[in-house]
Amino acid sequence: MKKRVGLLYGGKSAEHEVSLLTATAVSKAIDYGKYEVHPIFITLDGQWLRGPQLTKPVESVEQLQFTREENSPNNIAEFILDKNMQAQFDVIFPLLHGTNGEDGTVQGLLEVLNFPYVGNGVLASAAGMDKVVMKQLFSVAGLKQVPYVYFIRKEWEDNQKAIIEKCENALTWPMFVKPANLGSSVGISKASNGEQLIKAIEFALQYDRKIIVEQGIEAREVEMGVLGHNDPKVSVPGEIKPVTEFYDYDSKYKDDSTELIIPAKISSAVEEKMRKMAIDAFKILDCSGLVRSDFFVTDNDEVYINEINTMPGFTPVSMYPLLWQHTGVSYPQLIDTLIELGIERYTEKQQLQYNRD
Ligand code: G1L
Repeated sequence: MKKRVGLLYGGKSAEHEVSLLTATAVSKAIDYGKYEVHPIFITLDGQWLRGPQLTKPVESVEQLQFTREENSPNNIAEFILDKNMQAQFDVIFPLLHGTNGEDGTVQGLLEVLNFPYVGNGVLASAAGMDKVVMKQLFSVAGLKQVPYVYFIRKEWEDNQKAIIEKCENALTWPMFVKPANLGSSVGISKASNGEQLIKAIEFALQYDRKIIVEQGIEAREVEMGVLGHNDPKVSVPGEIKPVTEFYDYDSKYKDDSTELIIPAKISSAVEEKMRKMAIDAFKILDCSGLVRSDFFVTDNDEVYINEINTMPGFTPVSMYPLLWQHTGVSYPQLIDTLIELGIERYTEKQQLQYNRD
């Protein structure tokens, strides 16, 4: 019997287009001999629309963008209430960030509906979304990190001077100011003096009420993929090299201005350190399925964890799938493994006892 996969994509978020492109890529790579693929498209304005079963790769993104038909629910409530609908999937493959970027929300919905699903659960998705929560968990795990300061809007409004002082005392220039919520890759800027710091904070506050100020570091950026559930495996490392000589955050987020070097040229001692840190980070956030772990590696081989991404870029040319390709796991195999892992976690959870008799 073929497994019936609900491909959930689109969404009411800034990642809508990325999600569509990723769903297209998955439709091109998934094994139709093993899976029935059922698309579920969330429009930009939040309608949940089911489309016809896919039996072969879609030719273009447009094929995944349905408009409302009579038999398709047009809101999430109808979708949830339709028992028939629920009986139609063996596993859901969610390729999206939660509505309005609050991650863990879609996973929570799938938990309540009792669907097996691919990727991280509620806790890891939510914790991985907040840079401050993530960093605090990292420090509990004893993972080395670059120093940072954080605060909320109210604290800034009440005592700007104290916050600037705290940053200047705890950190060295340059500093990077970011909204704590990782859903938005916007709102980030670099500050090299007090004046710029104030501007950067005011800017970041437009995107989140919680702000993190990180100390800049002279280092290479190296990433690793983690894949698994109870016994997660780590991929080869890959380096992100900004093509422009001046390393800034614009180049980091524009695909064509960075170059990926896989495997990264690092010593085996550094690689070993990173492997251990990647696994520790995966465990402390209670991750499942996959995570991309991002590190800073200095010239004298010090390793700092920067962040982990519970929903990494996932097209065949994204870092995470490329890392696994170089480790011997092709993109179709990766999709296969992730589906199996989602089902494994669900089955494991079903066996838990929820009451005392
Ligand atoms: F389901 C997986 F495999 F766990 C999964 C889920 C989501 C892998 C990658 C992603 N990534 C994203 O959703 C995205 C934010 C890159 C948009 Cl497609």
